[in-house]
Amino acid sequence: MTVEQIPSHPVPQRLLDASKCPKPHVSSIEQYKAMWQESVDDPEKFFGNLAKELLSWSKPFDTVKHGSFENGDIAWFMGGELNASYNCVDRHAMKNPDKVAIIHEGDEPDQVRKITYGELLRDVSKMANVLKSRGVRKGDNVAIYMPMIPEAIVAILACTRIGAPHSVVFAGFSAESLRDRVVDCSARVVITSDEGRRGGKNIATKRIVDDALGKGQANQVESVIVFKRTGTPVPWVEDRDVWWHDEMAKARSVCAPEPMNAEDPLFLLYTSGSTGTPKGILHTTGGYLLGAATTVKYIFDVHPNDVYACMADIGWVTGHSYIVYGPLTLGATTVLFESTPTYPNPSRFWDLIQKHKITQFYTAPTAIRALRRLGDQWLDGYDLSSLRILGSVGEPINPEAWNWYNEKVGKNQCAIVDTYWQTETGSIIVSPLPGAIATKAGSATLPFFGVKPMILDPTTGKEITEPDVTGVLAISQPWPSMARTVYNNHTRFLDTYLNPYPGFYFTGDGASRDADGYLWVRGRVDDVINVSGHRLSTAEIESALVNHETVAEAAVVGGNDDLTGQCIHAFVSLKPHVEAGEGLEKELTLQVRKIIGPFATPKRVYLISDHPKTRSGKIMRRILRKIVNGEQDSLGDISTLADPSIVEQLIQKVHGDN
Ligand code: 6R9
Repeated sequence: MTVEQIPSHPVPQRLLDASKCPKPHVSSIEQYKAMWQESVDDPEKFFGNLAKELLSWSKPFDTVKHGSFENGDIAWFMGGELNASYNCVDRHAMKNPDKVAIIHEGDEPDQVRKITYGELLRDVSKMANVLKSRGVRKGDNVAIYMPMIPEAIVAILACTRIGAPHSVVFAGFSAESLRDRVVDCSARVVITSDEGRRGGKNIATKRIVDDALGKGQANQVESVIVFKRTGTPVPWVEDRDVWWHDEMAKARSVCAPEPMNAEDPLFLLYTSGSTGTPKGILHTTGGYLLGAATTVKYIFDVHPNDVYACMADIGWVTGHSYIVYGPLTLGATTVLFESTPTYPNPSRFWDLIQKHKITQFYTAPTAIRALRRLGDQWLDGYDLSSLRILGSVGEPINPEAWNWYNEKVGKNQCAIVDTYWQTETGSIIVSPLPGAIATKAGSATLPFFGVKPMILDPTTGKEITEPDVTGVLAISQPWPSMARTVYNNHTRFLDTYLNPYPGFYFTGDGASRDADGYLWVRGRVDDVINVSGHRLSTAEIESALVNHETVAEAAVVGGNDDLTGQCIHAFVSLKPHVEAGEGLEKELTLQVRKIIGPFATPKRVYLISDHPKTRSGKIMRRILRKIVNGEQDSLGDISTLADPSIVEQLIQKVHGDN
């Protein structure tokens, strides 16, 4: 189906019926358009008002907006002071101490914990005092390597309470990846747990931390605070390791929140880019918090009695903005899910929705595709009528998955919000508003407030105005929640995002706009692969492979995959005189798992005699990409290759056996 043939779905009538649903915060396309226009024409007024409405400031800001893309000096709400943990916890605990802040659904369906705002305030304050007692001061970075348990949220908010930026590392990362991140941000404290639980299995979290810290470079770490999740005995480093519960028992439950400047760092989050080393994306306090809160209010249309659930992991940006900061800033009830969509069976999501009467449900296309494939019978008998809004994030959603989500899960009665954004954008930048914007399967539709997207010609940098022409997606003016820099490397920030197209923020994604002005994001135009919504750098995987003693050269490309969106294909040539022993492909696969983490497992490793190279020795990844995607008939001109005959060998290698 071409874009023009994809039908438009109007806003479901049920959402606009006051007898059935709370009135959406934006309830017509005209209202959206007027608000969007004001947000880009007069951002000072628009975001100045929102910042006063949605956030509590201990000192009011003097200016709303400062700086430009040209100068790379973006700042919002200068002069203002606020504290993120105060905004997420105290103010709600004072008004409504018994309201549930977090519903934790444990790995086993019968393990449910509910934590009120009052309890959260006590725990966050205690943990903040624990961090102080371990020597953490305002401005010190703290690393968090934890499973999906409420203590992870307590740890995050405790850091923000004392002004210590956190760096959460996804607990699926290997010891080596964790060490790189801990070293890069010079963290002296790491917060972790003895083990994690996921899908009925124990994960050796503390052991991975020990491996990460035990190898010299991460010697700066003075304290490891360990939460007891499973109780399995774990190795202990005297003078460095302390138990969470021992320290909490000693700590006072009162801790004044540190007033932070709006532009003080709130957190770092490492993400993969085109080159080998991950970048520590830095977000600041005021603008980020406003972006998270505003998008939860308008895109997830949160109302006081809602039970809001985002299935992401707190180790990724979606978990930061849409499990923790956005919903808690608004005083909502947020669900934290420790398990997987298929444990103990593929009804787990539907059981979760029915049990907690979830109103907003946010997941990734890869999960939707996997559940669709397992069959509709897993939905039978579940009452999903509490749902109003179904969100999707992480990668383009194909129309088949979108339609299934809409029909089988939403029963055609819910708004589907396909939300486009990135670690760097801090919060959603393109998405339907559920009560206002008609949807089309596969399009993230229209820009959010403050965001002015443009499609640019990749070579000339000129704006493309004709419909349905793919170019690169860029944003033409700053918005509050955008990243401010790459930690310790502002040049890299400028070179990656602001210098490629002067005057614009460059997303790294390709996109087109249809005749209705709807945006269709096509995927990355750089060397980033998106596997199940996880962003991976091909260069990072290549360097993991080249680290193996047998490997001379490696080239990694993304293949299309029905389930995971993209998958990893690795082409490896061996050093001279090295024999490809039995099981070497498997060993190389394990090498990537060990160095990066299991989520980066290559689907195929091909041992080849040489890569397709230009005469100057550059590997033509474009050719490899076409071959793995079955486009070997349209390779284009291969006569510029140093050895064109290599191509036939590669085709044989990839497709020969089928
Ligand atoms: C939030 C998040 C960002 C990259 C982004 C793009 C892809 C995310 C998408 C989408 C199409 C959507 N992406 N949402 N592509 N439609 N709704 O995923 O952040 O991990 O930094 O990844 O994910 O390619 O550039 P992050």
